[in-house]
Order: sequence, then C-alpha cells, then structure tokens
Amino acid sequence: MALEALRDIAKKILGSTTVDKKLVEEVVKDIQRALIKADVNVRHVKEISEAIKKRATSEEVLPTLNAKEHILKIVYEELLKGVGEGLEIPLKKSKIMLVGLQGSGKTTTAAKIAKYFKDKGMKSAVIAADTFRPAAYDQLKQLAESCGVGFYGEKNGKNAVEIVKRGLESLKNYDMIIIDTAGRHALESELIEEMKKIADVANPEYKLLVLDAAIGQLASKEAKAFHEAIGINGIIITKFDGTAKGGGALSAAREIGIPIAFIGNGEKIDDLDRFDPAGFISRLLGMGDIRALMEKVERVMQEEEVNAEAFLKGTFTLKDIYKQIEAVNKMGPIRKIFEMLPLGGLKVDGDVLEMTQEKMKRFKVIMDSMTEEELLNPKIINSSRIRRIAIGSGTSQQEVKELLNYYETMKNVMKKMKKGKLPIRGLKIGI
Ligand SMILES: Nc1nc2c(ncn2[C@@H]2O[C@H](COP(=O)(O)OP(=O)(O)OP(=O)(O)O)[C@@H](O)[C@H]2O)c(=O)[nH]1
Ligand SMILES: [Mg+2]
Repeated sequence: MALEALRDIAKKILGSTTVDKKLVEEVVKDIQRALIKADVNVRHVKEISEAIKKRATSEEVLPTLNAKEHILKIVYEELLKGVGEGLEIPLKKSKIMLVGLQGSGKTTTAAKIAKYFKDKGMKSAVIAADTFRPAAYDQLKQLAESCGVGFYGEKNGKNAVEIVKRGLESLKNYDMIIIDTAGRHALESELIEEMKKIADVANPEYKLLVLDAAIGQLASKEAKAFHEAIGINGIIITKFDGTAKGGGALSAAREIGIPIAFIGNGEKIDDLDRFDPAGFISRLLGMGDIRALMEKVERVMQEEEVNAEAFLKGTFTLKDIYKQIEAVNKMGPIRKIFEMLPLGGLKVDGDVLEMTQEKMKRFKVIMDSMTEEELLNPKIINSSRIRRIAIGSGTSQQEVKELLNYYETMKNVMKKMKKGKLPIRGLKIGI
C-alpha cells in the first residue's frame, strides 16, 4: 500500500541530525508523493502538505517536545485532520442498511458486520434483500451460517422491499440487523428507487455506503452520487488490503464529509476493522497504537493481580515494583513494549530497556536491603542511602541507581499515559 511510505517518512524525521527548512521541505515532498501515489485527491494533498509546511516553519515548539517530535506531531495532526472522523456505531438495537455498486463487497461485509457485533455480545442477523443477482441469497445464507448469526431471505424472491418487511418482522428479537441490498454497474434510477423504498420500510439508523478501495479517486464521484440519491450517513471502505489506491476512498469520505465506519482488510469474515482515525494514522506512521498497548497493560495487570490503578497513576512504590516488573516482563521484552509507544516520544536510555531476568533478580536483592520507609517513599533515597543499600545487598551503587532510574521511568511513562499527555497530541487514551 502506498500509504505505507508514511512510515519511512516518520523514520526520516526522527533519524535526521538537523531540523531545518530543508528537512521540512523534503518531508513535505515525500508526503505529497506518498499521498498522490495512494490516489488521494490532489487538492487534499495540497491542503495537507501546505498546512504541514506552514505549521512546521511557523509554530513554536512546545517545551516538552524536541524539534523532530514537533514536526512529527504536526504531520500526525494534519494527516488525522485529512481523514476526518470515524463513525462509531454504539452497541444498541439498530438496523444497518448497506448500499453500493456491484462487487463492492456488500454481501461479504454484511456478514462481517453481523459477526463483529455478535463478538461484542449482540444478537445480530442479516437480511438478504438482493433479488437482482440470483446467487446472492445462497451467498449470504452460507456466510451467516458459517459465522452463527441470524439470517432472513426468500430464495427466488422477487420483491426486495417485501422481503425486508417480512425479514424485520421475523427478526424482531434481534438487536443488530444488517440489510444487504442489490448492486448495479452504475447508479441507475431503478436501483435508486429500490434503495429508497427499502430505506422507507426499514427506517435504518445507518445507511452505509460500501466503497471498493481499488477504485481510487473514482470513489469520490460514486460517494457523491449515492449521498445525493439516498443520503448516506457512513462509509465502509473494502479491499483496503489489496490496493495501493486506498487514499482515494479516504479522500472521498472527507470530500463529502461523511465519516468512515469500517475498513475491510481481507476476504475472511474477521477481516473488518472499526475505523479509528487516531489508531489508523498512528499505525501508518509507525507510531504504534497506544490503546492497544494500554489494553495489553491492563490485561496483564489483571492476571498478575497487581495494583494497575496505582501503576497507571504513577503512585506505586518500590514495594510493588518487583511484581510489576514481572507483569511487564510477561508482555514480552520491555523493548517491544516501548516500540508500541509513539516513536521518539520517550527518552529512555538503552540500559533501562534491557530488563533481563538476571537484572530482575538483582533488583529484588537490592530491594531486600531497603527499609520499609525507602520502599514506600523512594524519593528519600539519597546518595548515602544508595551507598548503604549497595553495600548491604552486595551490589554496586550503579545498580541501585539503575533500579531507581527504572522505577522513575516507568512511573513517568504511566503517569503521562494516564493523563493522555504523551508527546504526540491527539492520541487520547481511554481507560
Ligand atoms: N481482499 C478483499 N476482498 C474483499 C473484501 N471485501 C469483499 N471482498 C471480495 O470482493 C468480492 C465481492 O464481494 P461481495 O460481497 O460479493 O460484493 P457485493 O457488493 O455484494 O456484490 P454484488 O452483490 O454483486 O453487488 C468477493 O470476492 C469478496 O470476497 C476485502 O475487504 N478484502
Ligand atoms: Mg452482494
């Protein structure tokens, strides 16, 4: 995917030795190239790149950021603005009607969405309202059965509107109903009429347009036409996995101002992601997904029965840290965890990251030589205490300092995360 080039651009920014006008210009050029290659509308490319250039050269660098982080933050924020909002469909009784041209992925996506909500604990079902293509009934029925969601359809049925009416009646005990409709080569008046009638009968909370990412910039025309014809309130982009032109569909959503609900990332039933703009852009830039990390931290914390709250608030003491080091260790090498954080956002020296089993044992020995007071309030550990602890534990002062350094680092990182104050703004952390 062409947008993957953005990751190299982020690396280039953080790897640069000097930050000057030349770097900004280079970065802006690279971004333009990547976006155009991804079929983003030229006007949007211009808007995004000009905004980056303007801000990077005129805005004051925040005191908490270095010059590279400053530029990366601006790139992140402008790209985020570029994709607009995501549409989050809440877990409550609703109907979703899918529309779109032939082959865009409606039927597959109908089943994917039903499965998505089933996995979230909802009773979901699909209605086969495509009477145009004879095989559509069997296709959806089979998909629904394979993923264990409800199904209503009428084999060889002719009247889609009546099918939807009866389907809704028969599925009234279901919470989330997804209606699959027929597609055509083009948006013909016959199709518009049928979509309108189905929408009237079903009165769906969501009318989602299914757009094939592979059509690139043509997505814009298509989205506009559907929006004018029946008034959609969300977009699903499919086949994002198989094309370098996904930027075209993203651009289309921004152009008509309709939020993106889901992205289809493959042919399998689980290849569907809710569209979360911050996570999406972070991943494109290789900044990791903070939320994924936080979920992971929480999960392991629960397993370990450690005080996750204190850990996250940064109020934990040295007394807890041994258990917590173990918990963090369970998530994999510390370095891996830090890789999930925004690049360059943290200044952690290499030693701190090398938390080996051996080192953990040493830390425990060091902590055994501390007083209760020191464990509960590490701040009081001054140089004479460090000396005493090192001698008492048979370690070195350097190692004691290393433990304190590790403790401080973890405390600060977690505190910042909790407050959503990691250097890259816009990454809100919902815990
Ligand atoms: N790689 C990939 N393939 C997809 C994705 N979504 C759908 N497809 C494939 O696209 C093809 C068409 O999908 P359908 O769901 O039948 O499309 P449709 O819009 O219902 O088509 P009509 O009913 O003919 O209008 C199928 O081969 C799907 O497997 C996706 O996200 N990624
Ligand atoms: Mg279909």
